[in-house]
Amino acid sequence: HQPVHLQEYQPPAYQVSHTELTFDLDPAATRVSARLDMTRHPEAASDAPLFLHGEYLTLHSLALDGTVLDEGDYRLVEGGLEIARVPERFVLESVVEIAPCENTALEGLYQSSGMYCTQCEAEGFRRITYYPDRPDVMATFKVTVIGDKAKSPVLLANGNPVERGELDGGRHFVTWEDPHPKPSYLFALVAGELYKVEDGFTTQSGRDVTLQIWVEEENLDKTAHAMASLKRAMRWDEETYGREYDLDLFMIVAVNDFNMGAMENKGLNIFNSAAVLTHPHTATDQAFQRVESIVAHEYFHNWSGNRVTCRDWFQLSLKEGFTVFRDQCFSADVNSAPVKRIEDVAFFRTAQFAEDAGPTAHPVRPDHYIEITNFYTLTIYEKGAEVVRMLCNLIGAEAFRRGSDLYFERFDGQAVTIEDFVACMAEVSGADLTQFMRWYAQAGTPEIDAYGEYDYVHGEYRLTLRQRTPATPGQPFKKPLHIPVRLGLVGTKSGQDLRLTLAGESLGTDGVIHLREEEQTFVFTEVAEAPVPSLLRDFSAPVKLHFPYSREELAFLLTHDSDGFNRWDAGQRLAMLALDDLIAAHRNGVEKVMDSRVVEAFRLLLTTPMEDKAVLAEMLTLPSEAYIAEQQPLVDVDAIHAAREFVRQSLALALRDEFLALYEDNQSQEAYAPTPEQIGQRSVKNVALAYLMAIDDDQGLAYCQAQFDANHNMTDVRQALTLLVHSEHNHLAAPALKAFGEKWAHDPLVMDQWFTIQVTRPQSDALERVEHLMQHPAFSLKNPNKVRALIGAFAQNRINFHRLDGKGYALLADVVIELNRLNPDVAARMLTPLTRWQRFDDARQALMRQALERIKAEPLSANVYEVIEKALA
Ligand code: B3K
Ligand code: ZN
Repeated sequence: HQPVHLQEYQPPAYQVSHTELTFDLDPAATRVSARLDMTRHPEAASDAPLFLHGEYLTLHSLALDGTVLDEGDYRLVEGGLEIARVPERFVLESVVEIAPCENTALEGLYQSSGMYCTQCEAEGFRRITYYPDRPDVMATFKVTVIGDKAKSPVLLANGNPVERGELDGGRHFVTWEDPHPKPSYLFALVAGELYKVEDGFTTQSGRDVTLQIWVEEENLDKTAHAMASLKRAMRWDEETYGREYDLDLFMIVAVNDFNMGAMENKGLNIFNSAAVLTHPHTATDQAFQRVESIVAHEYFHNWSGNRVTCRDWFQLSLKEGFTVFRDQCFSADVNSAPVKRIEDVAFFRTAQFAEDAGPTAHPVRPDHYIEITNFYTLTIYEKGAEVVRMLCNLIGAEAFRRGSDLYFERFDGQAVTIEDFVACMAEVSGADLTQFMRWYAQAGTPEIDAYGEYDYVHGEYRLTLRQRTPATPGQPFKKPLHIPVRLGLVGTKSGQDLRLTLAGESLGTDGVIHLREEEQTFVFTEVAEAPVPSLLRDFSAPVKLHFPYSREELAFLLTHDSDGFNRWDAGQRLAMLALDDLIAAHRNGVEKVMDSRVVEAFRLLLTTPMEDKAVLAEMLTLPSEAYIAEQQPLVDVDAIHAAREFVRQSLALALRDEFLALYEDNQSQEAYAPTPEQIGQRSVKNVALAYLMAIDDDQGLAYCQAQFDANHNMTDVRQALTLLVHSEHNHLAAPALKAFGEKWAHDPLVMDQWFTIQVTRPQSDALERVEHLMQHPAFSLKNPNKVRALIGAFAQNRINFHRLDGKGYALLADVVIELNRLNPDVAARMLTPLTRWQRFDDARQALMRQALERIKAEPLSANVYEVIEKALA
């Protein structure tokens, strides 16, 4: 397992201009014939050998310009095939055989619930045919799919269907042509017994596009939301970025076995069924919103990714960071913008910060990797999006749009780099983005220590900011970054944002200051009253910001900050201070006392009418155990759990009537719709119910049972069932679980939820439940959704996964060892929690390392090998 380095990039010696493929489908022996029109790169040496990637292929024949090649004419080498000498222009033809039914890695061509499908990004195409499988080789494709008429009545590939016909032996074929040159990773094929829902969209220039969603027959009633989301996304990309769709047909296919969420193959997006299917009775509000954002994300890739793609995989964030930023803005526009930002940041600060703090930390543009599949990470995606967001804020939305227009125009049909993208932004705005580029190169979460002083005599406020980025593996020293800090100064008397005057220049009442040095002091003049600073508004940079706020100041910001995001954040900070005390009390065996300021702050929230109920729900939600852990120097799993439970119960006891009223006031008999209003209402109601259930309130319990029985929609049913199962009321939980499990035994996506609910319970039998459920007929290690729902969810159940007898770690290690053989991508992802061992106490560290060492002793896939090596380095 050898690493590849960004520094060693070489353009391909040979390009493919046109690719023709014929697939003769068979589960165990699919025959793939390829015909490649190839030319030597003008700068390549005339004796440059031709290298084609290929893995898990059985070669049947190879011909160059019509002449069959013998074994002496080419060499099968590690990872591919080499031909020593080829002409400047030539046609290469090959025939290989592959076995989709044996493909449990779910990369290349595989079978899912009897249908054929593909996943080629990043390097799956080399499991289909011999090919220069790299994103800077772009070709037009013509693909013929031959299949059994009865088993595979539907045969799909990229582009437009141009021919179809009948063949002998009950077989038929369809030929597809994709006129847009594309890299091999965007190739797709689907075949099987599929049913479609069809709709249409007229683009801004008047082109009619047919939209199809292909699913198994029983899922035909679960496509409406994805279709509506697709149309919204198409319109939004026209209005916001001036980007129009470029084929006559756009297809989405839902498959049950899929390593990730979805894949943006040209004209034929393939989706994990969990990321496309929804129905009020089977999917929660969260799932509806996830589907909307993933459908949009994959659609947006048609420009940011497909028309303009990545030169090499080190540039992955070029398409992913930009596209996540685009989908985040889309979701913010069509839903509640503040809630979207709060949700995204809450997740980011928990999960991406943890990645940055662990042994697999890497920059937004890594400079080496062993297995690129391991780099589809929160850093590449989410931090990459934060970096694009900063760029947009730095140069302004209007310049950003001009920069994006320039980028799409200049690089259409090309495979480019992150520099190319940033250069467009610099060119249109005139901004100097040299220092900014460090965001792409430096790993780790920057921390800002802030300190402020108000000078009554001169009416000045001095704000000192000091930045440092902690060392990460391979990067001991960091340089200062260009960090945009959006801020306001909130007057303590007026409660209003004060005018910001900096070095004689007015920044309005909500401005951005630029921290570029290690330490800078900003002196605001004409500050009429003592302010509380509201810093890093809207999370203007992906950093940790420390400011010595008092609890009174936080309570003040919670009610007075004009920035919705920072109002929420003030509440989180206030809760964190109380939690810190309680964690210490727990460790020291001292009696826990609830901070009355937190109770009063919550009382105020509960009694002040708030426009956006989803925001209220976020404000009433305590930082998660995972987030709290991120804030601690050493993670004390039990103390964190105990402290958080104590706060939940104290709040519920003190504010029982208010929570009850909130629950009652937000009951609704309306027909389910995934609208922001309804979602907000359900969110507050279900948050209130959770508080009531935390104290075993009789009325709360009655409401919970009634909510489960009413069976109105999955959001409410799932919350009620979760609260019952996570309570001590086993006599109520057991029958509810049983009824739910039987009712939905036929629906894999609902069964995923049924698994998750059980293994996330805080009671000490969670691990035994995992072991038991792994034997359930609906569970399979071969299905990534099931693995995530059961094993992945259990690993998030912190007190039980981190049991002191090490059984949680041992169970995960067993699963990883098994998955390493079946599906290396998923195996490496499941391993993540164990890699964070350095954050825990000595006893747990030893147990976690032991589990890692046991995995290391196995013959490992490149994926798992790379993660284990880093974790034990
Ligand atoms: N580009 C795909 C991810 C491919 C995963 C490769 N292992 C999904 C997305 O980001 O849209
Ligand atoms: Zn993407």
